[in-house]
Parts: sequence; C-alpha cells; structure tokens
Amino acid sequence: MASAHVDTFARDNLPPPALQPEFLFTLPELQFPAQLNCATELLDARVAAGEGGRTCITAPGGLRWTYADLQAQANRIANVLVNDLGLVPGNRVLLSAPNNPMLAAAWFGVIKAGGIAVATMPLLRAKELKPVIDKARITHALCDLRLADELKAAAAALPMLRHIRYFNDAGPDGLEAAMARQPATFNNVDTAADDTCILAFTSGTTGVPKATMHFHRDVMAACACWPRHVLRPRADDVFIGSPPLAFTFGLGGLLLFPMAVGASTVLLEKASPENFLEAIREHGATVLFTAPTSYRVLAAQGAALRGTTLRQCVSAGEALPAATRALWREATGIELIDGIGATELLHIFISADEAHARPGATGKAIPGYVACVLGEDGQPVPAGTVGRLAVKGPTGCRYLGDERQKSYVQDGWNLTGDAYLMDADGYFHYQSRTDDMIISAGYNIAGPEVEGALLAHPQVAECAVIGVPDAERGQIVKAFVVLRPDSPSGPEQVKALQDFVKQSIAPYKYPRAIEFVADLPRTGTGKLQRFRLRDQG
Ligand code: 3UK
Repeated sequence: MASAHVDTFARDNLPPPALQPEFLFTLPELQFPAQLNCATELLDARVAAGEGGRTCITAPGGLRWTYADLQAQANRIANVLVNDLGLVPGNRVLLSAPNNPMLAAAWFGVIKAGGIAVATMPLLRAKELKPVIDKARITHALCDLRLADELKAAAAALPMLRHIRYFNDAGPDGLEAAMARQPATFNNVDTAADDTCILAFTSGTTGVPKATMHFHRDVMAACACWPRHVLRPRADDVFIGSPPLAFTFGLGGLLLFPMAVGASTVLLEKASPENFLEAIREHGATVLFTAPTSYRVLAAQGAALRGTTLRQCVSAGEALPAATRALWREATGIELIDGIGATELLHIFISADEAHARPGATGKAIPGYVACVLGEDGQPVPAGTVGRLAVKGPTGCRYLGDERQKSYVQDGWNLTGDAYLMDADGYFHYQSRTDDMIISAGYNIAGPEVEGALLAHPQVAECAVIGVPDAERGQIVKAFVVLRPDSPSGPEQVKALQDFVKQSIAPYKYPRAIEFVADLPRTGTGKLQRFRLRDQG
C-alpha cells in the first residue's frame, strides 16, 4: 500500500503493532483494495453511476442537496483547503458545527483532499477544544460561524492552528465566498486503505481526552457490516435523528450509512424529542437514530407517530431497558433495533434486528465481528456468567499516542469496559460498565438492572442507580429518580418504589436509598454520568 500522507503525524503515532487489536476480514464484502478513499466510494461513485440527481441531504427550511450538489460543494471545499490554505495530505482539520449540510460538505472536502477530519461536539467550550487541538496537532479548522468565539479563544494559545475558515457565513471572508472562487471539480487524493481519515475523540469523562484513529477502510467496513446485515435500509429511505456527526454513532447513522445505499438524510441542528415529530412529518423520515432516553420521552407522541412514514428505529449509546423497548412498541407499533457501538470500534458490533430482538438483551455479534465474555483470568467464561465484554472485527481500537491502548486492547481483543453475560443462544445481556458494578454485602449488583426495574413504574420518568459507601455493607444501592409531573415524592413514594423493585428483581438489589431529583447529569452524547452522582453521594 502506498500512503498518500505527506504529513505522517497519524502514522507516526499509531499504537505499536503488538498493542493493536487483531483485525478480522472474514466477509467477502470486507476485501478492500490497497488504495481506497472513502469519499470516492460513498459520494463520487454514486454520481459516476448516474445517480447524482438523487436527494442526499435535506434540512429544515426547504434546503435539498442532491448527491451531485454535495459533491460540488465538497470539491470546492477541498480546493479551498489545498489552494488557499496549503493543506497537504495527512494534515488534521478540525470541524465544528451543529448537524447541518455544510458540516457534511466540509467532512467530505477534508477526506477528498486526503486530510484527517476531527469533528468536535458543537457544545465544546474553548477550555475543552484546546486539549483536542493540541493532542491532534490540528493545523486547519472549518467552523460554523456561530461557534467562532470558542474556537478563536482556543486557537489564540495554539499557534499550530493557523488556518481557520468559518461557514454558514454570508460575508466576504467566509468559507462560502472562498468556495465560489474555486472550481466544482477535484481529483480525490489516492489514499491508502490504511491511511487515517478520521480522529474521533471519546466521550470519556476523566483525564486527557483519547483520540481514536480510523482508516478509509474502517469507514467502508462500518458501512458493510451493521447497516447491510441488520438495518438493511433501502435507497428510498430517509434517515433522521439526534446524535451529532462528531459522535461516530451520528456520523454513521446520519451520514455514511444512508449514503452507502443511495438514501437521503435529514440534518437537524436542533434535534430533540420535542421537534422530531414535526421533522419526521416535514421530511417523510423513515429511519430514526437516537438514544434510549429520547425514545422514552418521544413515546408520549406515539399515536401521532403511527400516522407517519417512520418504519425503523435504532437505539444506541446506552443500554436499552426492556421497559423502554415495551413502551415504544406499545406507543408506535415499532420494535426497536438496539445496538452497542463504541468510538474505539467506530460503530455497532452487537445488535439484533426487529425480528430477532429480545427484551433485556442487546443482541448477537453482527456479521464480521466476534464477541465473547472474559473472566478475571482473561479466558472465556461459560454461558450465563458475567464478565468483561471482548470484541474483534474489521475495526478496532487505535488510540493516537496513548498509554491507555494497553487497557483497551489485550491479547488482540478490544475490551469495551462493559460487564456482559452471553446466554446459551449467543445473545449478549448488558450488566453495567465494569467500574460501575455495585458490591453490597458481598453481592454484585448491576445498577442498570435496578434502573430497568424502576423504569417500569408508571410514575418514573428517568433514573440512575449507583453504589454509595456504607459502613455495614461496603456499599448500598442508591437511586436518583426523576418523577413524572404531578407524582408524589414523599416517604410513601420511596416505600412504594422499593416494594415495586422487590417484586420484579431479587429483593437484595432494591435501592435502600432513593433521592428525588429534577434531572440527571449527562454527557454531550446523552450518556448518564454516574461518577458525578457518586461524587455528590
Ligand atoms: C455504551 C451501550 C449498552 C457501552 C456508540 C453506537 O456509544 C457509542 O460510543 P461511545 O464511545 O460509548 C461506548 C460505550 O457506550 N453503550 C453504547 N451502546 C450501548 N451499552 N447497550 C447499548 N446499545 O458502555 C459502550 O462501551 O460514546 C454507539 C455507535 C457508535 C458509537 N460510538
């Protein structure tokens, strides 16, 4: 393979081969040529096949881009990067914007030019952007004008980031003005299949952020596995959802996967359960991607959703409680597709389609991946035993210059940090994050199981369960509960919820302490931050 990278920073900072996971390319669709540019495959090939007139991206306010439109925009951006801003292949380009068409065009522009796209969550402040820019040695940035202040503040202290252009900017210095001076054609850089094309930062909650490295081939592998074998979308599907494109759940679900089949995607800057219904109606959306908690909120509009075009719904990012699956099915008639993915593995690796869904289980290892549960000794444990989830497939963890590679990858396996059990049929059942397991009076208790029991109570909107220190038992189970409006919150309610839990799961797991709260702490990707609850006791 001939790397196209002139700037070799990414290759120089790959984990040493001995610390990389084993990669499996077992399926025929995972045989990739030595030279591969994923933008050519996902975008230019569609136009070359005569399908440039198909709708690719829509957005509120009537904007509609065909594949040919997106290609022209991305080509102009690639030309600006190379001709105006001196980008050479291998440079890292920061992308910062809410989900909108120009962000998608910028992503493809960077990839076409052989650059490495580093998309950041739109809510990041200067203080959080700095370590990202520093760690990825960012040289260029394309940023939504509305997020300019934070980027300027971050860049002031980091001289390496020299070239910034702002988009969704009508002014003479904006990216759009520069694009208008460039041709709408561009010869994509002939990258190697194993040239890095994205750096995805983990939504990690502590320490210096970790940057995961993904190759052109990894992007194509993600498109070839879960979408093709589990979701099975059609060319006339219209994708919609909430995860930011900076989160690989959103990048795949709301950009790469629709494009891999010639479908279209709706990019919403403000995506919340409150405005999904209207957007689904306006755009005729058929496939929805969001997190379990959104499905709980959105279920209230189930009757209205039944009358829409919506036909497939994907849940990921956090464990899907059986109560939420049931609530959604009763409200909308649609069986959720659950899937566990990780930034380190790019996208989903265990999942089940509607016909194979089992309440309380995430699913089975998807075609292309193998998964098992390992015990303390690093050996697989028998079915039904809880241990550490281990995965291998065509994608896997490569932390950019990071000691923590050793803890995520062991003996060729990717260890996701999740405690799981596999049943006799090969279904994987989520228990908890490995370090969230509660140990009370010698019992191992998985917080999410207790959460699942509480969520089945009609007055519980949301909840989080943690272990808090206890002199007698080591830890006791404590629940933080957000009640539905107008529910009582006195000692009788505490007792009622405790009794309710004892009826559905082993009584020793019941929450000995319950605190009613107005909301729960969450990350930008919507994950519960149990550590913050632990800090406050
Ligand atoms: C947890 C789940 C149970 C689990 C992601 C789909 O969430 C994604 O990536 P992150 O790096 O977090 C990974 C961790 O999140 N998790 C995600 N999905 C599930 N736990 N059931 C699930 N269905 O702890 C995992 O290790 O933020 C999800 C696609 C791409 C992604 N990056």
